Amino acid sequence: MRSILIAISLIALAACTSETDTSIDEDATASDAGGSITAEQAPEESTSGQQETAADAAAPARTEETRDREAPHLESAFAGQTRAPIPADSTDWSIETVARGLEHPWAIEFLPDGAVLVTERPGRLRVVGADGSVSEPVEGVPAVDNRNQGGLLDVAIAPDFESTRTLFLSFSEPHDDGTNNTALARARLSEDRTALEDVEVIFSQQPAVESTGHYGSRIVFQDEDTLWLTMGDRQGHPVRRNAQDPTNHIGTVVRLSFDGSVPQDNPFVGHEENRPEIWSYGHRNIQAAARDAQGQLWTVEHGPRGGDELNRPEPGKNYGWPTISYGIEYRGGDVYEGRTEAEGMEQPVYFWDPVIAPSGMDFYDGEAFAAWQGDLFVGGLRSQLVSRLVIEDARVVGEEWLEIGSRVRDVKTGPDGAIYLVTDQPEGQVLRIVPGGAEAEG
Ligand SMILES: [Ca+2]
Repeated sequence: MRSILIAISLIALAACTSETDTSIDEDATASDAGGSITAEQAPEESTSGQQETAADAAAPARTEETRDREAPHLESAFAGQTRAPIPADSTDWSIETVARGLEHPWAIEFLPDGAVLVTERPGRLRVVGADGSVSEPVEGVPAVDNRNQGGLLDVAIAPDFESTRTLFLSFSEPHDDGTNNTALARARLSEDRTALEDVEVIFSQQPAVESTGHYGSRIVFQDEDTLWLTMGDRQGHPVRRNAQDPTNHIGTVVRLSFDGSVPQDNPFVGHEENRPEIWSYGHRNIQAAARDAQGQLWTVEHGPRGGDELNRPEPGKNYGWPTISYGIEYRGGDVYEGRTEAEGMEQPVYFWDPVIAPSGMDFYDGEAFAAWQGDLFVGGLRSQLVSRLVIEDARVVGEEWLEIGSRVRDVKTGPDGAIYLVTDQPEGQVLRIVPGGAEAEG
């Protein structure tokens, strides 16, 4: 008899090959956000729910990119900057369902006892037990603007959570005049996990704007008292032009102390006009971020069509958007001058053309998959896959697709060494990737 977790069936993978997976492009035009969608309104980030995770047993897919590029006229800056080969080493894996019935879950975070916190984009925080049970919403979550891409976004527990019960939430902060911005709140989770206490908004992106897109936003801890928060360009011309202007927070990564104050070694501290919170700028919409074993921050951002990119943001540097970028506008045509390189602007470590529509990511450091140690796993919404990137000397030397069959919204290594995912669906799930091929039915 198969082992069964709660309501949980062992779900094998659909081995969709790239040539049959037409849902990738169909999904890019769907949305349940209501109203019409303009080309600029992020088809890469539609809120449509894809249906059930595919469940036919099959060998793990080890696909490589064979689709045509969206912007073949834009040449990469160096060999291996896109379309890395499939890594020589891999391993068998399969998918289990851990929990169901979460509405557009956005982030997953492990508590010390193995239960997980899950945010739901409409504005709820829940505790999912190791047995798959889903709690009532935790009380005290800040009000959010949950239109379109907005809502309750990332959650991260502080390194000293076991003694302080401190956690951080990122969200779309609403204002009475209809504007909003990405914000970061700090709170304590009550002992019984039913409520947040001492909730305090410690950072609000400036300026607030009238937009319902491109909020970022991931929280990554650098050490015991500093964190990075990633943000977006707030979508569309002309607001996105602000990503090149570090006197505001549009299109930036900021670095903060846990009380929201500015670390005095931030790159623009003491500068007359630039915002002292900024770590790096020139970003489009960073929805994935993680720190590697050496302490370096890595980010993945939604680019234009054919320009999703992996970066290694360093202090004070400019990552180019929207002045330089790979890819083309979603409505067609070059992004401004169609430039990919400029003096003083950083190249991405890697880019995807066509896009994957990235979500969350994590460096793998678990014990369950020896072959995957140190590799970076990046979730994809539109692509419905997890991209495994093998990195050497700050370059991507291999990419393997783990095809999930659902829009993947966050990726996190669990204490058991499994890789946990949440799926962006009206009835979203917590899934986990575990060692071993799919077991035969019956
Ligand atoms: Ca860039």
